[in-house]
Amino acid sequence: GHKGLTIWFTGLSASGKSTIASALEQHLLHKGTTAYRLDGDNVRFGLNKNLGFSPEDRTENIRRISEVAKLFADAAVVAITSFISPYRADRDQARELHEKAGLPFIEVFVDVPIEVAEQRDPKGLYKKARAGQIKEFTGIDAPYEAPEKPEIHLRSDKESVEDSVKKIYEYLNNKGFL
Ligand code: GGZ
Repeated sequence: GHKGLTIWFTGLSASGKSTIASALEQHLLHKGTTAYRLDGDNVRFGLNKNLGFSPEDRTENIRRISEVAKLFADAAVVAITSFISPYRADRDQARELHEKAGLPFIEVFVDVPIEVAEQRDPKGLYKKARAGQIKEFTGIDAPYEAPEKPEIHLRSDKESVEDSVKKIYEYLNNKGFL
């Protein structure tokens, strides 16, 4: 029986975070491990619907998400978070919160060149940001601080979703977390 932990995805919009997080969640559930994914759809439209994309609001977004993830992990669930989480200090806070509670925190950097993310642009947001219709868009006119020592570093333009899931699953197994 595992104790619960948090798998923290970070990366640009359209980096592939949610796709990989979702595939990982399915894989864990199939293997009999209770996992729950927190993402924009179930957090930014609910708990955090009063928050936007200013630096302060992003920090508060990540702070609340890290508290919720910790509660899930504490309840022996594998919490999987999928947010840009652009600030290193905010991610480090999330890590500290978990480590203080004796819960593993695994940072997964979904790395992709901004050119590739912008080319993908599944929602047309980069285009709008370039046109000035969206302000403070991450990677365009708002910062993304890449992790320096993530537990797992993925290149979503060079490896398949299946390869990425396998990498994370094997990491968890090798660490004895499952
Ligand atoms: C970045 C934005 C912005 C701005 C709206 N900057 O591709 P998406 O659409 O589905 O993912 C992005 C999502 C980012 O929300 P997060 O909660 O992950 O961000 S953070 O961790 O920084 O708080 C994008 C959409 O929201 N979006 N405006 N200005 N992404």
